[in-house]
Amino acid sequence: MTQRQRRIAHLDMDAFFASVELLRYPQLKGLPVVIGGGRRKADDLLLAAHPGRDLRFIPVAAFPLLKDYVGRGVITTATYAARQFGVGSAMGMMKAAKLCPQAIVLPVDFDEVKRFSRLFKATIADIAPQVEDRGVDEVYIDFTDVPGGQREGGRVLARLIQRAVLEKTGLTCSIGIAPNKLIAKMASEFNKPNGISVVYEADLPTKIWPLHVRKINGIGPKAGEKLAALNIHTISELAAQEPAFLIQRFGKSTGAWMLDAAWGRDNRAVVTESEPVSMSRETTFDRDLHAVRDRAELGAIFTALCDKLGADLQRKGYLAKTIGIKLRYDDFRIATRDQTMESYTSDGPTIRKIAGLCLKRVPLNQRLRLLGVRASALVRQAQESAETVSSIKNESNKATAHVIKELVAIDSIAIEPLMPLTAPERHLPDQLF
Ligand code: DCP
Ligand code: MG
Repeated sequence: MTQRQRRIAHLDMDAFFASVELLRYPQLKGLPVVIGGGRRKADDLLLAAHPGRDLRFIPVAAFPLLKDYVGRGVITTATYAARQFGVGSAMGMMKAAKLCPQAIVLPVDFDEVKRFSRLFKATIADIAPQVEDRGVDEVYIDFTDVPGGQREGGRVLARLIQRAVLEKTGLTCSIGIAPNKLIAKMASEFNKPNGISVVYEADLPTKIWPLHVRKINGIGPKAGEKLAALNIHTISELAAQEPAFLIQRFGKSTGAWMLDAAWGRDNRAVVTESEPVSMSRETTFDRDLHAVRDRAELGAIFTALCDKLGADLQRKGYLAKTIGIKLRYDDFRIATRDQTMESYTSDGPTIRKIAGLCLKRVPLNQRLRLLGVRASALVRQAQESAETVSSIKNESNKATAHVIKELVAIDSIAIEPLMPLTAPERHLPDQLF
């Protein structure tokens, strides 16, 4: 018998938030639909206009259209029909309206999105137990020792998982299977939507090298620009560099990592259990607010964010020791401050008090575009009573060693114009907070 090969899958749901809405409104299937413009508001009106009516029978003509949208919202995601018009994630809605005025606009229903997120992940875990949660709509799965995980390079198991997810949730997903996470993540995009793509080590020159360096999970806009300035655009151009050249320009660890990535080398394990490093809430204002002139409005938003963050912590069973704030000014500059407390909390008013102290430490003479509050240095609630300094240390070490995972409440518009477009970067802490 031949030796088992390491087979790692990356699964990503197709047009996730939009697909969840289409389950509720199947009459919109195949039409251009965009998700954005706040939480359930637009279709509250829709429901009010059609009281008691089965949602499936609300006429298509009754839905709000992108061309009638006024505001500063950005698109969270779009159906594939809408993407054909060039509309996509992180695009301003008014700009998108020029490209596809007839698209239907629906707000995000986070509770529903989270419910389906849990459901599809549980469905996968029933089939293949080694699942690493990578955010609301994606996971890594270790196929190596799972029945079917080696057949046709993993395609057989991938088909089974796709079918099970569809049966349980009504949603489609795309799966990439490869020798490691790095390549699997790229491969899951090859055949979107509802596709499977299998990549072997030998496929590196044909399937991976022609891609742009930004397709490597971890090469963000800044590194991408720096590489472009060095005339390195494709992964094959990156792979052709001398280690010393990259190390000189990007530092020892990043330089060496880039070269490994370009050669498809990645030994990271699929980490089944992950503890969040932090949780945060943030919101972009409808109009820029001034700390003095709009004090009351800003204060109310600030308090609400802190209360929501406290409720998030309580619901998920965590306590935090560090509270931070983030501001984005009208010129898009960002300021962050944080403060560590003597003890742990998940109490809204306490969070508000500490966040208030942080706020006093930033300049407030300019208008604000966004405000965020973050809780970090987390421990599980049950753990805290028996808490010792060492247990906390262990906890935080574990968190930093294994996972860089942020639980960002997405309702708080993790989707601003400046947010990176590619999925991986949504999870990088410095870009979220
Ligand atoms: N999302 C977000 N902020 C962004 C981009 C996306 O909150 N800047 C949300 C909406 C998406 C979900 O996360 O539905 C998953 O993101 P993906 O990048 O996987 O996008 P989709 O699943 O919508 O589309 P695709 O089929 O390309 O995966
Ligand atoms: Mg997706």
